[in-house]
Amino acid sequence: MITKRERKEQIIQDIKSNISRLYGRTIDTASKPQIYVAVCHAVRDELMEKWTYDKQLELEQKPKRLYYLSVEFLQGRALGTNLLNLDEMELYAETLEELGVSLSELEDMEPDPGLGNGGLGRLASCFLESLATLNYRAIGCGIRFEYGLFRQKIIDGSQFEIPDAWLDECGGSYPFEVVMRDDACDVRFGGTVTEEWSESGLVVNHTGYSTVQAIPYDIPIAGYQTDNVGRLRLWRAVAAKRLDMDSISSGNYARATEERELAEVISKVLYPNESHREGKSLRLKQHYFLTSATVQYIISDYKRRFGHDLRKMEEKVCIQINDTHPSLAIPELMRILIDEEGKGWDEAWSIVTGVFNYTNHTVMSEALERWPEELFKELLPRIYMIVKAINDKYCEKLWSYYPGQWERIGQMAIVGYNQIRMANLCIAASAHVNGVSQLHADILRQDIFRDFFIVEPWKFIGITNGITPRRWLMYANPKLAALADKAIGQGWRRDLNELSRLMDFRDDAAFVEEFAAIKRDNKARFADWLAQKQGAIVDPDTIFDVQAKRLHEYKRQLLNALHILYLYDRLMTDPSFDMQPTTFLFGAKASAAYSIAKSIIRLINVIARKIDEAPPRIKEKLKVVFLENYNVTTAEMLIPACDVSEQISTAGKEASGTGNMKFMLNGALTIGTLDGANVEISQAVGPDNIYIFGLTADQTAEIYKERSYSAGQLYGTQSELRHLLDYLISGALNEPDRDNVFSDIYQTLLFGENGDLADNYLVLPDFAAYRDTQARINQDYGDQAAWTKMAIANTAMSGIFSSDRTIEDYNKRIWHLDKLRI
Ligand code: 26Q
Repeated sequence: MITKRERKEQIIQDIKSNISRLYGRTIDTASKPQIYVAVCHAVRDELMEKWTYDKQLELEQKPKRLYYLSVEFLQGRALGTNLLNLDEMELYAETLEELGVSLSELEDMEPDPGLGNGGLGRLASCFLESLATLNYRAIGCGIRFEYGLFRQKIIDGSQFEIPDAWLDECGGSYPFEVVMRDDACDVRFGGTVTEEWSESGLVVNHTGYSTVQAIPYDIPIAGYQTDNVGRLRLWRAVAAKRLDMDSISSGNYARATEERELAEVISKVLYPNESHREGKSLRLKQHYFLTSATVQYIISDYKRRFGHDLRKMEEKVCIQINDTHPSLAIPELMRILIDEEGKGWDEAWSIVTGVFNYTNHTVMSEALERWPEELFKELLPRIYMIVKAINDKYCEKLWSYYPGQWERIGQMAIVGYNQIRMANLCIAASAHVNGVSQLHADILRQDIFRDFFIVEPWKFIGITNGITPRRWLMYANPKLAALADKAIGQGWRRDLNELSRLMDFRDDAAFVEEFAAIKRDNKARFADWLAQKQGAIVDPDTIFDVQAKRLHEYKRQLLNALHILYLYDRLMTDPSFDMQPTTFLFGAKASAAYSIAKSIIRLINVIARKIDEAPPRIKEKLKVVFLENYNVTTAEMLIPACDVSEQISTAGKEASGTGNMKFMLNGALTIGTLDGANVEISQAVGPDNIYIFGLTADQTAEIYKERSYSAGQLYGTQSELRHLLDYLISGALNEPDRDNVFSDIYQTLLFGENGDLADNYLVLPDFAAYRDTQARINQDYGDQAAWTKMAIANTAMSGIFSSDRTIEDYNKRIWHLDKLRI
C-alpha cells in the first residue's frame, strides 16, 4: 500500500510529465486549458491501466460480451464523474490545490459532449456506467460526431441554433479518447450487385461502390468502486486512402478533396430531431456506417477470442439495438455471414436471431423509422436484397399464422408501400423486443405491435428505464449524498434500494430540517450559477417549478405556459387571488424545423417578459425563466434545486421519461399524468407523495379512436379557456414595438393540422385538472415540514429507478452476461 502523500506525488508527476510531453512546457508556464488536458490524460491513463488488466482477465474468463448499438450517447462531462467513480475526487482536488489549480475550475473547461438529442442518448450513457459498475463486459458503439446537438441561443425570445463545435474546443481531439487505428475498417456504399452461380455456390459481386473508412475512437468509462472499465467506441468517417491516392496521382486534387469531404460528412453532425423521423439519405448513410463498422468489429473480435467457428456466437455475443436507428446491423450481419463467411441462409439467420434484441422508445407513428425503398436500394444494394429476402421468408411465416389475411400481413411486412419499415425488421429478427416502462410495454403489446404480439407473445417485454445514481445524486448533489451517508451509512451507494431506510427519518425533526436546508442550498447554488451564466435573477425562497426536456407538443410545455398565463391574468385582475411565490423554470430545445415548437418557446419567453414588466405585487409572486441551451451540465445544476417536477405529457405518449426519475431522486415532488414511468413513480412513492392529474392512457386512446373530443366545443362552453386562448391572438401580449400574436398556436389548439384532431395533445381537456392540482401544490408548499416529508419520501423510494436495477433486469431476461471476476 502506498501512502496518500506518495499517491499525491505520483499524480503531480503524471500531470507534469503530461504537460511536458504534450506541450513542452512546465506546470508554471502551461495555460489553464493545457493543464486541463494534462489532468484528463492522467485520469484516462489510470483507466487505461485498469483496462489492460481487465483484458487479461477477460482472456482467462471468456465472459459473454454485450454490444450496445446506439446512434446517440449523451455522455455529459467526464472528468468529475470518472474521479468520483475512481474514488479519487478528493485526492485530485487536494493535489491540484497544492499546485495552485482548482479542480472545479478545470471541470468547467470541459465541453459537454452533446452526441445525443435527449432521453434515448442519455439512457445509453447511464447504461454504460452501470454496466461497468456491475462488472459486465460491454461496449457502447456509436458515431464520433464532429458536431453534437446544436447550441441554443435565445435572442429576443426566439430560439437560434449555433453549431456545437465541441471537438474544436478541445483542440480537435477529446482528452478522454484513444484512437484505435488497428481496428479501422471499410464501409461500402452504392454500386451494383450481381449474383452468379459457380462451382462453389452462389457468388455475389459488388462493383462500382464507393468506400468510406471507419476509424474507432475509444473512451474508457470508470465503473464505481471497481477495476472494471467500460468502453464507448465511436466511429469516425474518413475517405478511404486508396481512392484519394488514385485521384492525387492522376493530378486531380480537386476530386480528391471532394471525395474526402463526401466521406467525412457522414460523421459530421448529429441530426437534431427527436420524435420525428427525417428521411434524408445522409441519415441513412450514418446508420449504415455505424452498423457496418460495428458488425465487422464484432466478428473480428469474436474470431480473435474464440476462433473461426461462428455458429456459437450467441453464447458469447449479444447485440442490443437502441431503437431502430442501428437496425441495419441485422442485414449487415446476414451479409457478412453469407457473402464473406460462406454460410447458408438458414444457418446465418439462426445466428442472427440468436444475438439481436431491440428496444423501442416511441409509440408516435411519425417517429417510427421508415425508408423510401428506392433510396435504400440505391445506397445499399446488397443490404436491400437481403432485406427483401428476410421479408419474403417472414411473410411466408406470417401466412401460416394468419392464412388468407393479406391486409394484415401487408401491415406487418418489412417492405411495403415502397417503404422499408425498420421496426418490423427488428421484430422479425430479435429474440426480445422491449418497451421502456410497464405502461409503454403494454401499449406495444396491445396497440402498435399487436399483430406481432399475437404471433410471438414471448418476445415482448417491458424493462423500466433507470438513471445512474453516481452522476445524478452523488456527483450532482453531494450534500444530499452526505446527509444520506450520515443517516443510513454508505450502503445505498452500491444498492440504491437502501435509500428506503430514509423513510423512518421523516419523523426526525433534525433530519427533516437538514434535508430542507440542503434543498435551499442547492436552490441558492443554482440561483448564483444562473445569474452568472444568463444574468437572470431568481429567488431561492420561492417554489422552483421545473419543466426540462426536449420541446414537443406531446410533452405539453404549452399546458404549463397557458397555466402561467392564467396565473398572471388572475393576479392582474383579481385582487382577492393570492399564491405562494413561484419561479417557473423551463429548459427545452426545439428541433430546428419544428415551427410550432419554436413558437411555444417564444410564447414562454414573451410571458416571462410580460411578467418582468408587471407591477411589483405581481412580480413578487411570479417569475418565469427560460434556461438557454439545456444540456447534461445544466441538468446537474438544475435538478437538485427543483421543488416541483413537471411530467405532464399526454397520457400514452411518453414512453418512459428519465428526467422524472432524476428529479424524484433529488427530492422533488412530481406533478404528472399517468404516463410512462410516472405510473411506477406513483406506485413507488404512494399517492400521498405525488400529484397525479388528468386523462389516463385508456381515456386518451378512446378519444383518439372515437375522435370523441371537440376543442371547439370546449372553447364554446368554457369561458375561462376561451379567455385564455383569445389572449394568444388578442395583442394583449404585445410589447412596445412588437406584435406578439400566436395565431399558429391558437390554430392548432382550435382547428388542428393535417387531419389530426384539433388540440391533438389534449391540452384543453386537461387544463382544469392541471390548474386545480397546481393550486393544491401551491397550498401544500406552505407547510414546509409536511412538504419536506413528502420530498424525503421521494428520495427514499427512488431506489428502483437506479440504472443498476435496469441493467440487472436486462441481464436476467435478455443478455445473460457473466460478471467479470476481479
Ligand atoms: C430517427 C430517424 C431519423 C431522424 C431522427 C430519428 C430519431 C432520433 C432520436 C428518433 C427518435 C430519437 C429519440 C427518441 C427518444 O429520446 N426517446 C425517449 O427515450 C427515452 C429513453 O427510453 C424515454 O424515456 C422517453 O420517453 C422517449 O421519448
